Amino acid sequence: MTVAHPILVLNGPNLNLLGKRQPEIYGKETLDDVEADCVHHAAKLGLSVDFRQSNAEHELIAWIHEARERVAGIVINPAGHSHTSVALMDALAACPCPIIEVHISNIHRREAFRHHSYISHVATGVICGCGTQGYTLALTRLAAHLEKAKR
Ligand code: CA2
Repeated sequence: MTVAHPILVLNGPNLNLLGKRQPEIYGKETLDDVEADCVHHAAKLGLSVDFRQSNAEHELIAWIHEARERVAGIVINPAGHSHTSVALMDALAACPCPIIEVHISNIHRREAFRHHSYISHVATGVICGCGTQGYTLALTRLAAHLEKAKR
């Protein structure tokens, strides 16, 4: 199976620091390592990825608007915006494609303010606490979802 449209993999604020700080929470892999894992895994699934990170909420929203009719699915780690951003939730709600929300850490084992995610209200599925492997698990899930939708 080859899907013509790419999967947009979006990363929110501070994830550019992955592998450089707090490895006890987020692991040792850098965001470049995660991108390489996603590109490799997507190719095995017949998918391609458009992998991005921004520290600016408006830029993430603009990328989601631009991707609305262009991508087959979205994987998003909204980072801190998960717990605060109605605007990001509204942008994703306007997307017709499946959306998988990823958190590297198990947000439910952490501080109470991390237990609620606005993004989960509009996500097709949520993966958390699986480390950076969550990204490739999300791609596997999207591939299954897209395959099923074709039938
Ligand atoms: O577990 C996750 O993936 C989070 O989305 C990460 C966010 C956090 O606010 C969420 O509650 C859970 C934080 C992203 C910042 O990532 C860093 C990575 C390394 C060093 C410092 C920050």
